[in-house]
Amino acid sequence: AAAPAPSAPAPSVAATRRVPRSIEEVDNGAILGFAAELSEDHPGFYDAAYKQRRVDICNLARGHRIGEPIPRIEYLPEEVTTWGLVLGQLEALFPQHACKEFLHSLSLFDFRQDEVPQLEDLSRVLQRHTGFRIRPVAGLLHPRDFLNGLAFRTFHSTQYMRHASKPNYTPEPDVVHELIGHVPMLADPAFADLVHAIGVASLGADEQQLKHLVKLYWYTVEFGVVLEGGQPKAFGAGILSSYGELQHMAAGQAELLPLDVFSPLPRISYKDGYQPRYFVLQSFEEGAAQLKAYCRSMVHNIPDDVRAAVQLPLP
Ligand code: TIH
Ligand code: FE2
Repeated sequence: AAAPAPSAPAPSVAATRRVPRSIEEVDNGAILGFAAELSEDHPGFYDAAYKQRRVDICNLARGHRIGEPIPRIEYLPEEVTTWGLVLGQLEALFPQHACKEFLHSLSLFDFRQDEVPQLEDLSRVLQRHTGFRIRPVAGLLHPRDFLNGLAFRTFHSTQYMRHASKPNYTPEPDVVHELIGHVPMLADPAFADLVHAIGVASLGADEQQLKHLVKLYWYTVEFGVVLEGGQPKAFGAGILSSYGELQHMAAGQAELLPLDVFSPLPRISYKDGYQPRYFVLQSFEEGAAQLKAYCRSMVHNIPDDVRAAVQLPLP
């Protein structure tokens, strides 16, 4: 497969758009979808109390400033039940179907079924292990803002709970997805470095490159699978946070394709249910090397002071 036309002169990103110099300059207010406005096919669409709850939690996120503690949410009994149900079901599948890095990192957090962990507490643990911090967000960010945040080792996380009527799968990120799917992986140093590299690359990406980066993020960080002793194991957060999707993967119901970071990738969708295919890494190390190679091709577009601020050496 060919690299995406490295000979084409990349327009200077800095000339067309301001590259954020710090996490404070990354916008966490512009929400693309979900948040408090649910579409008609959302399981909570006809549930007024659920919608109001989302508005309240989203407003807390909107008011949060970097450096302040993340507001604690007192989760309702019904929300705790949903959390506990999903956690319990997933924990039964993890030993067989989650990758070893996830299993190890999960043990750093003692998740309990009777309590939804607080973002502030998890953020502190992550900062100790990999320097990542969590920033609460009201819904889906613009992909550039979301990926830019990763360059500053900041993971934007929702804080509301999925609707109780559909605990095993939701089409949108929610607190279960963030905490079970993403947080343990972000505590793994090699994985955190990889996610950081995607973030740094996004600072220098033009629109075309950004689209490809978003797909790379989607097919690895969200829905990646890695081989262990010839067996596919989940490391993508979208698989690890959904009992339905993890079973779907484990049952071999989806196509498994090798990942080539320089080849075009299928379009992504939040709406189509379980993934019809997963991209497989031969090993975590090999996948990280591939992704970092692609990301390095964008580093030259990042203004020098920004590159220094996010600490990435020129290749
Ligand atoms: N489908 C996932 C879940 O049920 O936990 C949530 C999402 C992952 C990626 C996009 S939405
Ligand atoms: Fe996610």
